[in-house]
Amino acid sequence: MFDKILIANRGEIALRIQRACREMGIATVAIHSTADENAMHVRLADESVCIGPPSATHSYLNIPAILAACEITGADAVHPGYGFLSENARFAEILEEHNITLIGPKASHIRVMGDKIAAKATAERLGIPVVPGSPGAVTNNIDARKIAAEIGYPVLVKAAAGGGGRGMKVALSENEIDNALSTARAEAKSAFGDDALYIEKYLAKPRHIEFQVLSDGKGGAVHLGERDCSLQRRHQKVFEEALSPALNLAQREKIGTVVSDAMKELGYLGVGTVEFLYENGEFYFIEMNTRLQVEHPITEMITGIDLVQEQIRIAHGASLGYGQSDVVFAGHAIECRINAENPETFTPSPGLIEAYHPPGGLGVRIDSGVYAGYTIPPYYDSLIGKLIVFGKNRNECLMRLRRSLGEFVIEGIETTIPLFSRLVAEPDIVNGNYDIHWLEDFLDS
Ligand code: MV4
Repeated sequence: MFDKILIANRGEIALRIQRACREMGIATVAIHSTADENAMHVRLADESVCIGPPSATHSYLNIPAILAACEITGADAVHPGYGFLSENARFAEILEEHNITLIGPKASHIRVMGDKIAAKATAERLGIPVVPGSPGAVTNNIDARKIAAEIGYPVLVKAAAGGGGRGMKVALSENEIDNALSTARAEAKSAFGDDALYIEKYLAKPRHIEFQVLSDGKGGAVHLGERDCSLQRRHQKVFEEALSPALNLAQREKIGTVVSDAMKELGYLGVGTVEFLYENGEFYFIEMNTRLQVEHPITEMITGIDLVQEQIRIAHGASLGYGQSDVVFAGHAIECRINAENPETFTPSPGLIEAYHPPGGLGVRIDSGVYAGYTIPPYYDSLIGKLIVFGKNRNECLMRLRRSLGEFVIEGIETTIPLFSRLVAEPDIVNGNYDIHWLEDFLDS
């Protein structure tokens, strides 16, 4: 096994990875910016290295500084967490060139899934159902018009380099297609420096359902069920649950098998998430994430599988060692993302945490790096913790979530906790009756 892992991240996910390492007897190295000197991930690590100033570009994204930290500490592997360098194929290659193991997939798989056109073509080749659309990039408006007419309006113009909703434009009819193409192209060019576009049938009211996969790169692969992440605001997930209240066992087994077979065929290594839009009983692949995700704990709660320990084992060359029939889903889990933001305007609210008292008790998990007296720096994203609640069924989970939200005390800054208290009182949430537009409609009304 690895002796020492460098964790190239900060905040709650850095702590989450440290916990996995400690249980496995692996030493940890924290890296941090000057703004994170007092962060919990630095205090709890076995060693720490300051790698730069507050700006992420010069610290958590600074590849030469991270390599130097590996050299200085003798770390034999790097865990990138999520965000930052986690889906940077070049970083994966550079680590390999330096004989440092990336705890993550092969660089080639990171690269192919980063290009949404290539990802979709790969998914289709592997037998995963995709959204009807252009066979590849659309290079001119005449072809685009022809393809859009074939698929039927409304259509969605998307950026190959996209994800997170940027460079995406709906065309409701042929009158709107030229405009959608030029707006999307300009946005893609300026946001990603890559103006390649593709076209899909626009799905009006889907749910966002993503399957967690675990694959050892040598023929062993399982799916760990799905997460329903439909409740989003501006392409940021807010509330996630596993399993989805919209699926039954037969649907899960059918698409889950397609996905795990595809990962075997691909020779995929590590954890991955295959994202679908789900509408009228049909699944449509949209993207694959080649990293550990923020919402991974809800999958851990219903399967009992430690996803980070599995990542580490697989990166070290172990076989999965179990099959699909060994994966048992039990109960229900919900995650609420606690952001340091105003719960109505979503304006960031960094600053001093004057009081902090998290909920506890059976079935309640908090993944967070904050503490009373900690000052949240203004330089990074506003996620300060995750409240993850487990119950033997969805109803028990919701009851426990209400109780937990009522106990949670964070003073000195604003948080999204009051939003969740409103959500768990909504009949549509209680009934699992929501799609990807529900939350923004609720916030508008
Ligand atoms: C779509 C779609 C409807 N039809 N594709 C948004 C971000 C990107 N990851 C995929 N997205 C969408 N793709 C087709 N063909 C609607 C969205 C979408 C969305 C998807 C998941 C969760 C929230 C969303 C909010 C708005 C739009």
